[in-house]
Amino acid sequence: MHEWTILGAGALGCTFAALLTEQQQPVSLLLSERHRGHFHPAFEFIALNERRRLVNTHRRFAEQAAGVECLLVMTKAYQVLPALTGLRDLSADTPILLLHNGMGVADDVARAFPHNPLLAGVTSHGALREGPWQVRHTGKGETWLGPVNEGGRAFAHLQAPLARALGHAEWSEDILSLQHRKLGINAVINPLTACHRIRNGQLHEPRFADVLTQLSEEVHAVLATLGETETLEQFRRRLNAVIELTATNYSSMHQDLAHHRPTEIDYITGYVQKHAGKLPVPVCRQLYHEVKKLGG
Ligand code: KPL
Repeated sequence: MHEWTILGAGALGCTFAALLTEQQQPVSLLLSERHRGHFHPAFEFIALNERRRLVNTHRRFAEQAAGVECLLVMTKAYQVLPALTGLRDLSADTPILLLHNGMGVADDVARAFPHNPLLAGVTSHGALREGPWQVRHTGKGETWLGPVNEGGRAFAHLQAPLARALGHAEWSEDILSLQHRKLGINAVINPLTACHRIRNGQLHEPRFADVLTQLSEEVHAVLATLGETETLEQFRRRLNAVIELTATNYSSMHQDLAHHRPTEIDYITGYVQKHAGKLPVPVCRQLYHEVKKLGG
């Protein structure tokens, strides 16, 4: 069995590591320089059923990239390229699976690693960091993966071990469409919850009805120009279902702002604006500036 190497030891990266090791699948965490010398040998994982266990994974640093067999990239979107370009010894055979939030990074990675099999994935698992070495799995979701370049097409077999560990994983030849669909949801929920400092479920309060409608229309219209066939009604139904399902969660953008971290606004709302062409997207634009003003 190959070893998974996870780049990005955030809440979701650690959750994947915990779920994979639970199935006895070999996992290593590829850590950044700032973790050298003070990354705990184990982290505590709190499962959905509140069961706690210590997760021990093998650790790697950039100079050990030559031995990486399969790389799962779970950093923030803005960290993907700097983190990957630090892996000078990564073999050109190693498949790279991009699992970060937002879009607009894959083309840069394809240019920087023209020979590596490249794949992208979307996941709706939820996770939260509760303490420095403590991660909580907050929601079981679906995971999809698919090819970004020709080389990536040969890696559909990665789906089966991921499905065993995560409860669900499927292969899609049209992963771009699934990325667009997730981006659409993030482009509505994330900046609104971050700017108003609210939980996802509060978006269903009457005071947000108008802005939710307008923003949904803007985002849906842009996704339609990118080839998405979902109707506005279907988009809104899917959006409302995610808001309900994650009602008590704080969105990742809300958490980033609250912890004074950069946000992924450039890869979510920025991506929508960039592809809007002549379509008016005033709410997107306003939220983009608002998030930037708040430090994101
Ligand atoms: O993916 C998310 C995020 O916070 O980034 C959602 C679906 C909005 C859940 O919080």
